[in-house]
Amino acid sequence: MSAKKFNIAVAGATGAVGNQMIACLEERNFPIETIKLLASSRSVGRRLDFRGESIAVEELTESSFKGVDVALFSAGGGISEKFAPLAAEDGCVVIDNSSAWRMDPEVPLVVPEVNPHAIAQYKNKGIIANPNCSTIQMVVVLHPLHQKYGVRRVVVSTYQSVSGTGQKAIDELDLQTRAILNFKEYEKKVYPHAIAFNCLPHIDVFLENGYTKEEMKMVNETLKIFEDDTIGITATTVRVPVFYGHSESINIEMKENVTADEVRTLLEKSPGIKVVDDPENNIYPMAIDAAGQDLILVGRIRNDESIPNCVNMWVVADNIRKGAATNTVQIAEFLVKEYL
Ligand code: NAP
Ligand code: 3JN
Repeated sequence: MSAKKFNIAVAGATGAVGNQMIACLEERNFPIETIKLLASSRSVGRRLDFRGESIAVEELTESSFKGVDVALFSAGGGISEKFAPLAAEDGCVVIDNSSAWRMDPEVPLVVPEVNPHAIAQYKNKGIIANPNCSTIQMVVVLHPLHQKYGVRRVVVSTYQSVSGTGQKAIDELDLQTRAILNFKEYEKKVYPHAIAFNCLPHIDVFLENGYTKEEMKMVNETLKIFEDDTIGITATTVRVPVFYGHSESINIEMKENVTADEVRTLLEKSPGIKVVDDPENNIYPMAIDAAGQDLILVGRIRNDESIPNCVNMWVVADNIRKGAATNTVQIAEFLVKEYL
């Protein structure tokens, strides 16, 4: 990291992702000269801690980004659509967590373990996009396999925690669980059905092709990140009654000869991954272990015995950290080190 320090803004600072971004900047000792914490007018008057200082939250406005070098956005797609170009006009580089800019051909979509070279394209629009959490944890694992064996087809099913929907959903799972255990009535405000003691095969809106938008984000973002639209990908995304940590069952068919043991050996030395795979001793990745740390846990690696060169695995990560805030801060670290 260079000795230079930067003026940083966090847009959506009071949210689940924004809060974690602030924590990551602090934990990773990001070189900060000044930090601006931005949210809606509702949050004006609130204060948030950063490096032992209490900082007043400011309202995000058109002039918020003057003098800011890098802004981390997680205030929703509408805010990103409107304010990212305005921030870029003021010379600020935006790293955006929403889906607003991810599929724009001029905007790089970056996971630092996979395609850090794409960060150079920030110069096109002054915007870098952070992928969807479910995409991030999958592509970090697919990348070394694609480089060595060539990935032909991926079949993925997700088991996504409620924190992916934000604080209101965390509260809803908590309240519904308590109510049901006490034989009381419960409210459904965030999801169309109860999430407590249930699984919903429904994340984001349904599209004309029968898939949900979350499922198509996983497909389209993966192809963009790998710059390879020959990989076949099909996804089913499911919300489960877990607070933190997304799990994924992934079936990966490769072009070259490969076994589960070779896959395990390769993933053990790949960046960002921890292989947790000793089923005989009941050791495998679990959401409760993935939460609160940044590695992507991979286990249950085994040959798919129904076709050649194909493996199954179970992949778990903290969706708010590596799936959102940490990945964004890692991009910012590359950006300032290499380009600013
Ligand atoms: P959240 O907990 O509901 O937080 C939303 C944040 O946006 C709050 O800070 C809120 O400020 C702010 N905000 C809302 N409306 C605003 C406005 N008009 N002007 C300025 N700020 C405004 O949601 P979250 O879970 O943190 O998610 C936030 C966004 O991050 C999502 O919409 C999504 O685009 C993205 N995200 C990405 C991933 C990923 O997979 N990479 C995962 C989760 C979320 P107030 O507190 O003042 O309302
Ligand atoms: O549901 C999850 O587990 C991840 C949610 C991500 C999300 C939530 C609201 C809006 C996104 C996203 O990052 O794709 C968006 C968005 O489309 O910006």
